[in-house]
Amino acid sequence: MQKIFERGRLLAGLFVLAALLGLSSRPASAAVGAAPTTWHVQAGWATKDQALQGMVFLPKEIWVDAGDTVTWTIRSGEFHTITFLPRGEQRPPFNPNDPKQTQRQGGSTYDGTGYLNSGLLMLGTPNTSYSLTFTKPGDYQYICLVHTMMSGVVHVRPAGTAYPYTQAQYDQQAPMVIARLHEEGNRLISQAHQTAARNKGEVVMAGNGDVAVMRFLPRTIRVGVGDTVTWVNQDVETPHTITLGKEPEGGPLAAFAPYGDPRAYDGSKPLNSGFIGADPHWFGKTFSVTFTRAGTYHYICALHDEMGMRGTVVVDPAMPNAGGGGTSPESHISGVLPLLALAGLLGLGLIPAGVATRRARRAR
Ligand SMILES: [Cu+2]
Repeated sequence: MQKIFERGRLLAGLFVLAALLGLSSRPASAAVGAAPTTWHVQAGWATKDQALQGMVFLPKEIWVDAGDTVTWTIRSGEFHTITFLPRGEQRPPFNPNDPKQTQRQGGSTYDGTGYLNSGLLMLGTPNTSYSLTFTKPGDYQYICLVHTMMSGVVHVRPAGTAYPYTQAQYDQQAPMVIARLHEEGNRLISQAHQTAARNKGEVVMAGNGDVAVMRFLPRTIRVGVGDTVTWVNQDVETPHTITLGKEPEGGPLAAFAPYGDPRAYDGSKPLNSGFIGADPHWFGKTFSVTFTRAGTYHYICALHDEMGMRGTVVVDPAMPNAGGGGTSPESHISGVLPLLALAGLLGLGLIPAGVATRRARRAR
């Protein structure tokens, strides 16, 4: 619980601000818990162009009375879950093959015990919102199974307790959180551009757990024949892929495992990094490709291309060969090969989740 409050500093600050502004000194609780109330929480936030994805619940903490209902609604291209773990249970690593994670689990009421899960809340699917009625007082943390740093709290107090905030007050706080996320996102983008400019041949992906930037920075990179481009995923939790050529069958999650040979890429065969990023189950944080033939190579992140995560490598014969930019591709490949078998196992059964995601993407 302590951890949430640390990560909830921003929101806590906003509550203090709200108090200073006199918001909470108003008799917010005119409706002293007579009829059960339904409260609304936004799951995820994104800019219109989907470039910035906020891994947040708005509000992050909510105070309700026993008998009240909370409804979460997805508001971002990125999908999320609302998951209450049994007391004392550790967060499991996200597994797109596990229906206990991707599908709804449990009933419509919560008494503070058991495992309840919204399944993947996803725009463009029937599963865009989730409601739970809270029957017993307590402080209940919930998490998003997909995003390791994303959590919220429902404080349930005895029926009839005066509410500290109204829905309108929560809603008024949201724009302040969003403004902060926007700022963080813009800072991440400019830092990524600086890093990429410093390191020739490098393309950066950025995110800090609160915000993920669904863009390759820079979007277009120009190198000489024989040069190496290195993609670096600096996001602390969101995976991406570098996928060149035909996308794998079975939807974006099928791009989990790497394929192709990045040591000498001439565009004739598909090439995929697999998931790269912070999680030790993935395929490292970087991916390097040596381009052996002049041409213009378009690539995507198989997970986030519909959000605009696409890039281009121009291999220009007029450019002097700079001998590549980043790490040696061999060092990456040697790390990848032992994991291929594991990837094959994990890759089984990815199709249903992938199909669902595909549907969501089409609907956007
Ligand atoms: Cu991506």
